[in-house]
Amino acid sequence: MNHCLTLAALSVSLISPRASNVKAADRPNIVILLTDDQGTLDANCFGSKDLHTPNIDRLAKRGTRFTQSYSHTVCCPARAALLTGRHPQRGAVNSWMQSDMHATSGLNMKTDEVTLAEVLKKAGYRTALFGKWHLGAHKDHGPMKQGFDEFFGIRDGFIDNYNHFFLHREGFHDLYEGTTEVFKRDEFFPEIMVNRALTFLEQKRDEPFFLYVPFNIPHYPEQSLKEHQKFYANLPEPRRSYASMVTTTDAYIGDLLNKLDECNLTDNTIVLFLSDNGHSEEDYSIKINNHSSGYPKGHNYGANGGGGNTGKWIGRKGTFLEGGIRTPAIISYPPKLPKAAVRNQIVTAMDWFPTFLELCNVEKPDRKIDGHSALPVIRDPKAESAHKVLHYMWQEGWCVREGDWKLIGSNKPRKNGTLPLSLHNLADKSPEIRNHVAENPDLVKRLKRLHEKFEQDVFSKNNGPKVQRDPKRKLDL
Ligand SMILES: [Ca+2]
Repeated sequence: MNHCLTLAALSVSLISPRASNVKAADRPNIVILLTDDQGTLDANCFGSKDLHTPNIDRLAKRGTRFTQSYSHTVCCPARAALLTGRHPQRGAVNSWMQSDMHATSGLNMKTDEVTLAEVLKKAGYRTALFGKWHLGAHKDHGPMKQGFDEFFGIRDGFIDNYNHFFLHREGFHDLYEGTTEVFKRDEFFPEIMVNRALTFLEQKRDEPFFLYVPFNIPHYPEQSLKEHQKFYANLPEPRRSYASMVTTTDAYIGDLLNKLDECNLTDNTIVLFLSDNGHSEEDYSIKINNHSSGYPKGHNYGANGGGGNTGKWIGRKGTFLEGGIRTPAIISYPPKLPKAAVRNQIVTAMDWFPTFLELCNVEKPDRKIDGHSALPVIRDPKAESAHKVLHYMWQEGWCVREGDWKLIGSNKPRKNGTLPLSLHNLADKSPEIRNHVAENPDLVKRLKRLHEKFEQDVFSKNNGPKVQRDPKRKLDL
């Protein structure tokens, strides 16, 4: 055993000569707190007035907050962008990923994608993921094939927090330690995943670490803790049930921030907080008898109609409108980055990969990275965003944004054979309500051409079919 450990240590030092040459202070730890379906303005520091989010607000005071941060329209592509620094399509993430580890078919993010965990692990970091993966559940894929030393949590997109079953269709149990299925019935999932993260922080406090904590909340089912429901007794639905989910999420973020403080790690740890997409307005109930979870037919588990606050913006999860893709984001690294700062320039989920590598003095992998380091923008509120044009795509739907203009289209024809296309302006008094297509034919043509070039670029390397649907999946959210 000792021999194996020695060999492992030797191989790490051989592949990461830089690791031994840099001082500990130049190798800060990284913690990513990724929330799930937390809407555009859904923390008080982002403009909501009716929420109780003391911990996210506390992070904003010790860090830099972004008002124009873009993740993606749904879970899978947001996670691919964050972990690879690239457009999700480069890793074949353009349709829902394999759901159940035991399934015999499904899509998975390509294993030759290089994740942040892989790069940091090679540089000597300890890496762990506690929470939700959602980039393909196949046993030969998954977190531990993509650079994470440890994984505990959900391989797919959501679970009931107490019985840990995925609830769509016939359902299946989804709780894993690596690729070993584990059973912890009646234990509240956010609590057990965060406890794992807290233990990791205590154990790894003396070595550089990358801790990725992708929460499965405030995503449905809306099972907030009772102690957080009391804040919202007078709030109307659907805001009430959603708001208490946000507060439960915030409380677990607080546990992690407290642990960093207790372990004296706050000054040497970069904390990134962001959401994967806008708020959900999905409603679901169990449609069959004898559901695998044990819940009866008719049991509701959706987002109760929504409840997110997008302010003047419109849209929700699953759309390319601002309310679908613009989410809260904060980065904190007290000794080196501005505190209580606000930045209005565009940043994207893909930008954190190169930003972290720059802050940690780790070389970028030799491949196309679509994100740009956010450090110029973080350090200077007047610096221009490196993103002149933004591209988003999910299944047949796409959008391209340049300046205040956004063209939203789809490659899937309507019943009459025409392709959906709408042009929006973010500077309109009521942004994105009006379709400006008719009066701007040249602009539409040019933006459409930009999107076509984007597709040629990201699908050029035999990434499989652009869109592959699970025939059992009726809804595209
Ligand atoms: Ca999500």
